[in-house]
Amino acid sequence: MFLIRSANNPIITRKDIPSVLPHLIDVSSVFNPGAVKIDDKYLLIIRVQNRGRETLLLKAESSDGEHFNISQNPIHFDGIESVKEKIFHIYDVRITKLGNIYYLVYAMDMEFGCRLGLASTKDFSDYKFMGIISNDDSRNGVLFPERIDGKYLMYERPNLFSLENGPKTGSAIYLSESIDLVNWRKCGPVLEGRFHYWDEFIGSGPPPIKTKSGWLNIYHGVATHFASSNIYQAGVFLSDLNNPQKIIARSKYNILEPRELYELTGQVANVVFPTGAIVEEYDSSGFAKPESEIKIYYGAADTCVCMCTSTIGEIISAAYQ
Ligand code: BMA
Repeated sequence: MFLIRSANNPIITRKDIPSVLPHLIDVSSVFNPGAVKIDDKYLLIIRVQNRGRETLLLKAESSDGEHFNISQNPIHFDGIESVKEKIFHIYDVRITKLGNIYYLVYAMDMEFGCRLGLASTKDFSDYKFMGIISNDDSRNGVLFPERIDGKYLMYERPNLFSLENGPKTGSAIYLSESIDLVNWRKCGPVLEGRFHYWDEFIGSGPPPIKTKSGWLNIYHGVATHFASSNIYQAGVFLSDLNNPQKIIARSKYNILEPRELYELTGQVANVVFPTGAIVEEYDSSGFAKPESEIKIYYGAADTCVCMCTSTIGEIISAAYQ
């Protein structure tokens, strides 16, 4: 297989989370990380669940992408107090750099359902809450790393269905656009789930990666037609560089599925859930090089953080298989 799991998997487990009163004592799980590389440093924002089933976000840093030092201080978004409704959980961060600023898009579980939230940071020390950016129930928001025709773009996945024994989900990824990053308008559907196959319900994984073959998108698909289990896998699609609502190619097969024990069993069994990707080499025009390594970070069984590697070229060719 062209995706190679790290020999150090799972690269972060609950045992790596520092014990800090009052929230971080003997936590239950850590998963679904956002990822970015800044100069030579790999940085993850990890989702930690404590034994009160509260969710905390922590920063993790590494010089090799596999061994991480984890911060002791849960992230706080300055200005989030302005939201009057109760926020239960903030989770599944996706990180995109636009200009000199890093943007974090995440899911917010609230009284009236799930919304997408946006925060910005320049240094991963201070974070500014920018607002709720989905008009309705939505998850898996990924911001594009550049504007197209002067507009900010995002893929998001409206939550329109409820899985049996599972969370609300959806079977279509939509393109949305904005001129100010805070107010968004849906342009229309991009990718639909394929019922009876591996990707019945779908959602974006890491933010889109710019390649000469199009926007490279890793997404998750859920197969629900098995007794008592929803199987979360990962696949790939390419979309048009100038019009990301247009699909160029889509993998018929998943590129990653639960096979190792740490993916097959845990808090939620049979889950690989990619949320971060690091491209090691871009050309001078900002395209990911086909021969570049890509590190894909994913949550396994909603219990631990894992990583696998491939090349950009291999992932692109998977979209045509
Ligand atoms: C999805 C989200 C993810 C989670 C996955 C598997 O719907 O809730 O955060 O990892 O289910 O439980």
